[in-house]
This record gives sequence, C-alpha cells and structure tokens, in this order.
Amino acid sequence: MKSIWLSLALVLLTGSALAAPQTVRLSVPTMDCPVCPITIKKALLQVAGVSQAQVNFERREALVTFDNARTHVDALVRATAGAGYPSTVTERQP
Ligand SMILES: [Cu+2]
Repeated sequence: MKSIWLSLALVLLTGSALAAPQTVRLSVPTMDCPVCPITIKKALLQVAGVSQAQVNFERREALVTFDNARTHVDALVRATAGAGYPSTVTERQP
C-alpha cells in the first residue's frame, strides 16, 4: 500500500505524461444567480479526473484543474452543458 502512494507521489512530482494536471478557464455566460456556481461546480467535480473547480459568478467563469490522462476538456464542457450551462474554453494552461 505504501508503495502505491509513493509511486503516485512520484508521478505527481515528475508531471509524467500519465498524469499531467492541466487547468482551463471556461466561460459560462448563462449563470444568472449565486446558486448557479454551486450547480456548475458539482457537475464539474463529478467528472472523473477533475481535482479542482472554482466557479466565479461575477465573472461568469469556471477555473477547472484536471488530470489530462483521465479526462479531457470536452468532457468538462459537456458536464456544464449537461447541468444546463453551456460553456466555452477561453484559456488553457499549460
Ligand atoms: Cu442560478
């Protein structure tokens, strides 16, 4: 068990192609009340591979960090659309 965590830590530290964290900014223009970000955040965190989702109501955008070996930006866009909020990618890092 310990070795599993050790290799996981190594993968995270080396940023191997197997698990490279990536952050994207999504524009979500149809948010219209302060509850919308909660719904969107839940939908994003349900996507396997997503580790972080910060949704900003004032800016109508979501900042999502995910493991690009486990999911893809298209899945994030589908997740927000599925929750009732179509989104578009405005920025990718790295
Ligand atoms: Cu709302």
